[in-house]
Amino acid sequence: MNFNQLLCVGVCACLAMPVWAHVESSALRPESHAPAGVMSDHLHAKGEWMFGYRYLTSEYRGLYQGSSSITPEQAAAAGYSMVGRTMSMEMHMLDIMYAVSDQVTLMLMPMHMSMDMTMEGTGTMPMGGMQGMAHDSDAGMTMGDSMMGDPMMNDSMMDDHMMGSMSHSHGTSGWGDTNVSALIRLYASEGHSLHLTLGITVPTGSVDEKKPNGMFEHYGMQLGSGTWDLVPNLTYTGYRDRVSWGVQVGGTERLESANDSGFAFGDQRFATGWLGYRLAPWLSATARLEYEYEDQLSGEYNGAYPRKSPGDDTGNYGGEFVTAAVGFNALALRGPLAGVRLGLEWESRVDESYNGIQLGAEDGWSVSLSYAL
Ligand SMILES: [Cu+2]
Repeated sequence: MNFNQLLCVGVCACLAMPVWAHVESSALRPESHAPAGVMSDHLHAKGEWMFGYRYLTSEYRGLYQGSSSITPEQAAAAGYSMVGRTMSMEMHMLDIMYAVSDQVTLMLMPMHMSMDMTMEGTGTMPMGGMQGMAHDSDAGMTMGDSMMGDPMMNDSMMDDHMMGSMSHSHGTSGWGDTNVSALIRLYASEGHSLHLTLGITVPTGSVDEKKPNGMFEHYGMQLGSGTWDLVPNLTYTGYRDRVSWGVQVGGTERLESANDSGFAFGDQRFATGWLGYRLAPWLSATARLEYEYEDQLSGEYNGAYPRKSPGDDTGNYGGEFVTAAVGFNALALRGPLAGVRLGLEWESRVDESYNGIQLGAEDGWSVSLSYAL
């Protein structure tokens, strides 16, 4: 957790802490929202608005090929002259909900993304190492081309070549895609609720992020998907006494085969389940497991991009992952902040099978702050 993230969590907690301490009510339960890392998990009563803020951050560190950890030298042997050393991603989201009826709640979720990556040379001369991944498309450029005096070569590329062992960092930030969803109640009884979420993401995020030398960023550092995507899910939640639980299955279906920059991210599928236990009328602790599957990318950049590091290859995206998470949900029951909810969840990847070579996910935090009226 860096300083910004700590500050964000700290401020949220301090704002709400005094009112949680001495309150009691049976009408509102802290566990009626899912853990902070789960979205579109609940509906509202007719006419109710909810204003929420969500914050997600994740850290990536260490190279993986399939399920095994590999060294930069092994990545060099696979043809890469640069590899990522660390990557951090931050997302700030607004979570606005309005219930048009008891059966249908609408949700709008714009997001702001920022990603930073540190890279290091693998210590190989690009000429030899890159031959294996030479590409026959003229859209991009291989290391061999650039070493032979390609006119597009500039100082910053030269730096990477000549100082292969040195590290540098780069990043992108801006508005990402916008989620628009309808949550439709299928079943509800005392202690049980089932709903279907029909969602799309509007491609408001840029897929045209470039490095200072004019070449495309790694695919994974674009701010949006650039395609209209379907993001449906099915959610069941329940509770009995102090215990609560939930299951959500869903995914992302790309509705277009390529965006304006020539590629499309892979489809995703996920299933997650959680258990909660109410420690106090205002506080519930949660534990969660998530399984995810994501396809590699299709298509390819339709402009110049470096092919030096794993993030520049469409095959080095997606895979199959299991993530474990623990957290808490708190709800202010009385006082000036009554009704304010705070969820905090920490997650860590416990099993992984990456497509190709990728930076491994280490851990991440989700924060959710919301108020309904
Ligand atoms: Cu809500």
